[in-house]
Amino acid sequence: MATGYVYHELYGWHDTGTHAGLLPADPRRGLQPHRHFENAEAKRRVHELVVVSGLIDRLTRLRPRPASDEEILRVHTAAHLARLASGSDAGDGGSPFGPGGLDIARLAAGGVIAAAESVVDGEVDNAYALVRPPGHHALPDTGMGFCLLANIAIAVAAVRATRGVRRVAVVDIDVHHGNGTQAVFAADPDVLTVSVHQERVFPPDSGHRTERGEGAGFGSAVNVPLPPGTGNGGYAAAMARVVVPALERFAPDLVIVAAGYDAGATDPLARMMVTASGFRAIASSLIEAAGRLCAGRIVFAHEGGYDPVYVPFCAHAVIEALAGVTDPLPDPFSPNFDFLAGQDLQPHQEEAIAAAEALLADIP
Ligand code: 6DK
Ligand code: ZN
Repeated sequence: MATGYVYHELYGWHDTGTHAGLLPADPRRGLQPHRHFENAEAKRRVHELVVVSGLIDRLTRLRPRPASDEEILRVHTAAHLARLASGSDAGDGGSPFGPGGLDIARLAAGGVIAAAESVVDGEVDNAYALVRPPGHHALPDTGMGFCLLANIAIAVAAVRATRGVRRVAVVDIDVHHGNGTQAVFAADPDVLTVSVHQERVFPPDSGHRTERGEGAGFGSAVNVPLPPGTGNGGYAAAMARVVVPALERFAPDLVIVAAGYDAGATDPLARMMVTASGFRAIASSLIEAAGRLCAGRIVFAHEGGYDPVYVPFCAHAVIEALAGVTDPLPDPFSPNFDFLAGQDLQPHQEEAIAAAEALLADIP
């Protein structure tokens, strides 16, 4: 049993600055500069916890490489790549970046490619790519929502082009809608995109249950918008009743998870209340499904998550689940969050999940 792990110090050097769409700085209006929500801290602290806890010793370190033009252009337009290369548009779709930003974005996409290739090649059983910047909002011709390159879509395209992988399922548990991945593969019946997110947060007016894929790909996009306040019980029900059955119906050769932690109980950008044990349970249900459906081939690619204090424990729990750790690191915050009122499935959440169950029948 080997679990691959991708991290590179350059991921922490991607510079989102102190002034961007969501975070304007203007002293004349009383707006104090502050580091961007998508700063290095949460992800860097995940890596540090993985090292300090000793979990790193149970992982197989995989080396990320920069995604090539050829790999990027399978998903993005030449105009988008050229604009990122020029560095002139350092606010592309709400995704600021500093000098050398494209190089780091290439390394993030290449980190997910390396993880997927290692799993498909059987060098490791499964893998976690702790990359930055994130990718799931990026569209073929633009960055969006802190994302520059569509890391997961680029990795899906890579293993399909070079490894003959046919059917890939992308499960997006970031609290925001995985609109970019969905858009790239909307018309492709061989790529299933399932996004579980807080309803109507970001992108605005996106991720509705009625978005189901296009043309030959109809049914291959599944959206599970959940109401604010959903916790461990609601997420467990969404996994058991919609996401895992969707995977069973689709029968993928590989599963890739867009692993965001902004559905966490303390996240500043959303209003859900999943805890580290909740993330562990979500991950375990996906790992178990991949074990039954595709010889355990599953790759987690890190996306959002903005509380530097709690994200490390949530991601650590997921990586432990991947590595089959039986003596997990305790979550020191669990007494505060696991017993919050409303952690169990609520009737209005149940309604949303039941409505999404109706989508299963049309999965190709
Ligand atoms: N709202 C992510 O976590 C990124 O999914 C989340 C991006 C949220 C951006 C919120 C935002 C606006 C801004 C201006 C006008 C309307 C709404 F990609 C991940 F990092 F994973 O900018
Ligand atoms: Zn997010």
